[in-house]
Amino acid sequence: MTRVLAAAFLVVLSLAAPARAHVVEAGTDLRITQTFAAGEVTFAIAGVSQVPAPLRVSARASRPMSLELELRSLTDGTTATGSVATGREPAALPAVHAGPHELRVQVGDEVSVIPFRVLVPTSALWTMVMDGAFLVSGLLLVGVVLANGRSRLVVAGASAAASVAIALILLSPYLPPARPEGAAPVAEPGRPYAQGRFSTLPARPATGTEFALLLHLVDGATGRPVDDLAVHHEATVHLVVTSRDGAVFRHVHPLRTAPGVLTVRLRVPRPGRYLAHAEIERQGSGGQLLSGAFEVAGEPRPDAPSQQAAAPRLVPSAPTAGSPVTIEIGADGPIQPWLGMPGHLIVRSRDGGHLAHAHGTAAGESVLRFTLTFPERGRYLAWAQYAQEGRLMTRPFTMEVQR
Ligand SMILES: [Cu+2]
Repeated sequence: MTRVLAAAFLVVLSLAAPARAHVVEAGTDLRITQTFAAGEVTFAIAGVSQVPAPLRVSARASRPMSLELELRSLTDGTTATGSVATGREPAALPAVHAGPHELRVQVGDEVSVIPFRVLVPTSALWTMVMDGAFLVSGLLLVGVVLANGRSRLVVAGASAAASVAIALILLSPYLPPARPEGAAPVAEPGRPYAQGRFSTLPARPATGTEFALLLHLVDGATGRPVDDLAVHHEATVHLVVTSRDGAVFRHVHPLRTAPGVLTVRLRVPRPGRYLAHAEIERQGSGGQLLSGAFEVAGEPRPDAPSQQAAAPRLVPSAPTAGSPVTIEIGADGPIQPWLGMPGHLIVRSRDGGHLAHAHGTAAGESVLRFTLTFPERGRYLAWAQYAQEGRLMTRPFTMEVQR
């Protein structure tokens, strides 16, 4: 009997390690990219293992910037302020509660307010029962050995505790993980898609002059502002603005200036019609693409020199509609991740009716590989984006797709 119990105990030990990997980890960092007029900043809100705790906020950007921060708990309205400079020591803002918070970030005269949740990891009841049964079976096993297997009660107790522990370990992949403290109520699936409307301020922007592009998001069912955007690829909104001919291209990450209102300041060198495509994802809903257009008046202005066009390698060399094509882009130096991915490829049909965003894989230190399928024949405008030496590189090219 002692041997059987010892064997059971060893089984428990060997199974215990992988089972723990199913416990939800709340202590992960939240990374969000925002485009201010002064430049693009990615800040990271570090996860915490308990509250109260200092919430560490760090910032990274290609040019030095300083950010004024204010952390506000939506539970009781307490606030804490601090500041962080890009690439420097993180700011430590005291977080008192788990649950909904707002981080107000100010750069110059621009303010973005980011809703997020402070999550504290907890243990599910079943993991506590499992740990307890594990401990009790271990202790009773010692008792069994000391009593030389003669006490039936101890033997029975050790067997029962070991059985409970083994059963829970075997069932653990199917048992629900613990919900972290402060987690949002589970979003009901199938929330309606957001209705998006673009506008500019002033209504008729001019070339060479800064203007604001606004995206208003409204829930189609309730008419209320949509304020439940999920962070995907390190931003809440990925906004692509292109001139109709594709000569001007911006990929930016607007600031949340009010519930359901996202704003970004832009300056463009050419007059004419511009297309805006925004990628968003509501919590409890799928990803969606919103599109709009606006006009820019004025005379053509000198443009920033466009980066050297890449010569992509296409496989097959003559892509056809409906079949995947692999596109390889060579950089002239080591590629660094941007927005959590080695590289991004944005493809627009000539008329702007189709926009696709593909993520690349690194094929070697300085080669990016993308695979995508074009819906129909025609000429497509493409921009490959990646980071190199801390700078964002944008490489435009065009592709001809056959039928
Ligand atoms: Cu983006």
